[in-house]
Amino acid sequence: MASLGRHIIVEYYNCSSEILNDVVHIEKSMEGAAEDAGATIINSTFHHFSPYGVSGVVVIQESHLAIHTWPEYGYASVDIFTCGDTVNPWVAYQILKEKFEAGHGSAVELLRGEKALLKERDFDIKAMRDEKSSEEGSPIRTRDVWFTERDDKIALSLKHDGKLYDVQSDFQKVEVYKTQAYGNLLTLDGMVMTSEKDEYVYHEMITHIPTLTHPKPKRALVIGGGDGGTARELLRHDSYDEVVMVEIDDKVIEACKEHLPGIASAFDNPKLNLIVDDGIKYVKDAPDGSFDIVIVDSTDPVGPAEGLFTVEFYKEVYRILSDDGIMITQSESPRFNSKVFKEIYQVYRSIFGQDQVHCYLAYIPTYPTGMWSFSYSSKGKAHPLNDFNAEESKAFAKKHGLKYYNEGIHQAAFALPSFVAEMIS
Ligand code: SPD
Repeated sequence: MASLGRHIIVEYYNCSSEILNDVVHIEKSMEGAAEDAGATIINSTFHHFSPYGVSGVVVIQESHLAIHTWPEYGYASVDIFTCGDTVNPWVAYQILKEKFEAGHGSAVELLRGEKALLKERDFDIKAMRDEKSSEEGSPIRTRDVWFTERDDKIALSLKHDGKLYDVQSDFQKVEVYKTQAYGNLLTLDGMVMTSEKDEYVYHEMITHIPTLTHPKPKRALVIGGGDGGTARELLRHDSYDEVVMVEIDDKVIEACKEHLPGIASAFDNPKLNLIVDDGIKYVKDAPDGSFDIVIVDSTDPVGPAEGLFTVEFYKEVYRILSDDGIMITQSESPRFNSKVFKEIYQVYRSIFGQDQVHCYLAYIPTYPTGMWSFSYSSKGKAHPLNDFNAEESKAFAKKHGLKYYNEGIHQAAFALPSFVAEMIS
């Protein structure tokens, strides 16, 4: 060979957008292409970016294959760099063209390290040899595949061992990843919703704070909450005669029943009335004063949840609350979604009254910035701290083996950092 290596710079156009956004498919294709081309794989690292795009590299003993995809353009750029005579990079080129269903591929080959221009140095090559690794024989192969939720400034990445569920529903992309740090993880349109290892923070805080400060809640309504965690926590309270849950997307329920069964554990409870329908419509049609607690367990204010962040919707929630009723919403991250955070508190106050709305915080590692907020809006007299009975809360938390909520957290959660208090003052 006239050079040390061959470098093919590849463009694939008019590929399948679905495939270019599927990190597992891309990883498998890149590894398969490397192996079929005759390479020995050492490591692969792949990231999926939210909402779309995949980057990754397969390190081979003979150099590397790297990719970046733009599903929105059906375009992938790939580098295939091989050294020595044993690997044919054009085999990898052809395989990837087929795997990505590319309408058109183009490539240029560069010779890297032209031997005519190189002069071998005179040095003790034996001294540079890593005796240990050469004794060990073939290199140990490792694999890194990452899910990444990001905006243009920050990102959260979780290493995973593959996707367990991947369905485009009528409303959103529903996926479950098997993450190494947080167990199975539900994402909707690429945004983290809940994970097996930290779900309890969100679900305990969104439910027990209102339930333990309402005089006697009998009927609760959950809008969204298709993973089942909110219903599971509410149904720990004997006071409820009925918990109605209105989830728009049956695929979310299906994914969680199959892959997050510890969260989706209350679907068979006879007190749960599960309705698969549009929560906005349900609230509009519900009679005045028909619920003691309404919990808006929504996704972020994009896609199907957008309408759950509007004045019209909250006015309807106010109407269907009983006299001492409480509305709880997940109110986003004060750091990450500061604009939405500020705006919705103004809206809540305009509907419920200036002193009737409170904010509380919890720490959820898989959500952007880890700092998450909830709103507590009271239609009547219920107050999150004045109506709180520490002994009762303590006994409840102990009886149910809760992992986050306790009588201390209940009170502390309402103590806001100054910058957060200022944002909603
Ligand atoms: N950015 C994350 C917001 C998620 C809020 N809902 C989570 C649903 C858990 N039941």
